[in-house]
Amino acid sequence: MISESLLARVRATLQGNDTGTFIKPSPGQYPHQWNWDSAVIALGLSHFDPARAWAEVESLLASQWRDGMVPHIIYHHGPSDYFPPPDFWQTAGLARAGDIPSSAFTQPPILASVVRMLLERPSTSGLIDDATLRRHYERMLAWQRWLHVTRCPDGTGLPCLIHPWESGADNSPRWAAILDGITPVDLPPFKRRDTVHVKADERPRPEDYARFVHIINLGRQLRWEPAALLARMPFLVQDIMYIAILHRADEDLAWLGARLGADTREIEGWRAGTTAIFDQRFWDEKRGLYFDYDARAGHRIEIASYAPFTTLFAGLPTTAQAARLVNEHLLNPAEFAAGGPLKFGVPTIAANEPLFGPRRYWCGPVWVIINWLIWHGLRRYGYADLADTLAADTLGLVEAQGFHEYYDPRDGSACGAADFSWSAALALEMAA
Ligand code: 2M8
Repeated sequence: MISESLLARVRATLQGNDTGTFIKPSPGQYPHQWNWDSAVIALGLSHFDPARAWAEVESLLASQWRDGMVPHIIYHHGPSDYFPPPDFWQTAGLARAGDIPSSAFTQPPILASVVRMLLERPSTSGLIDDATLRRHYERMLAWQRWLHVTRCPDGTGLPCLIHPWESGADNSPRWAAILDGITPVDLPPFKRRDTVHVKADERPRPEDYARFVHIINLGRQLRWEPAALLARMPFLVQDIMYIAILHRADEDLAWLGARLGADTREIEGWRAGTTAIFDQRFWDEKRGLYFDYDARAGHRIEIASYAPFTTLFAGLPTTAQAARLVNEHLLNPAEFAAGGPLKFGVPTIAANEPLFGPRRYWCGPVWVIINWLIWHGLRRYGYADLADTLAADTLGLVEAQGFHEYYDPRDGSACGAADFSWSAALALEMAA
């Protein structure tokens, strides 16, 4: 049940971040449109302004590049005080780029799943016509094809990420070993802006930020040419959360295609391909966990993070694997559950990992979007009580602290940016 007071606070937060064209992730820190933020924000909007939810989808897809990619940051209204500014990406004149200034890589493709969720809601489904829906379908199909084909170096259909920002979990310890091996050289001049708005010790370390900029600079030098990126970028990763979200997006896109009478065999082929290789590449039978894969070095990245739990969202684990993820890890107070060093779950890194950092960005804090993905996954696998508890705990956090970007799992205190759009939107989703 959604209380009137929660609905009013969510509405005030999202309206406060509304630029008219899109909704900002937060007022000061993130003044542009972000890909996966906008998608899940549309879910929140559907509860009080369903037409605006579809407008959010429309504005995101309008940024699509000619080659199919949907970029991660879209600068609809030009530069701001955010770094990097639009021209830092050096995409002007690129034949494959889109019409709206944007970053030059992408983010987790959750949009098709969001579109399906919107269509399954009586309040939103009647507000989109078939022609628009068909256009959205074609665009999402092109994006997901770009991921399975253009971004896949090994014929498996598993896409590779070329920058930590594509994962959405920018400075996750999952990427630490790769980043440690990268020495920035000839960095273009830049000035960080993120630590103006948020305390430095809650943001990526300066040495990692320099590496983020260095990798962007390498992409610029390669003119963002997809084959060259796969061949040359020092960060080349198959991320289990990213692939899980894509697998679920394939399922939901196929559902939409069937509804529109389209031939969905290509999508079914991607789904079969991912299912066939997922365990072999990512599952560690000894640990009972999935691990990301460093495709440049050719080995798994053995860090226990929230990411394996997001595979439940995609239906990838068997029931036996799901039971191991839940019983040995999600419910383990030494790692992810409350009761040991933690009062709140789900931390983004296990509490007993050496690189656990409870207040630093993606190094340990609780994120509402991650809890929301896990909540969906638990329900999908029949862990209804556990899902209810996770939703109640997450709502308790936002009730006590407000809609923050992330929360310290030791005491629930707020970290990062305030008035954060997806924390508001997804709290509403879990309440509903
Ligand atoms: C964070 O990423 C941006 C760069 O893309 C940043 O730190 O400046 C991440 O948490 C990402 O997942 C999120 O989409 C974005 C906006 O909320 O912020």
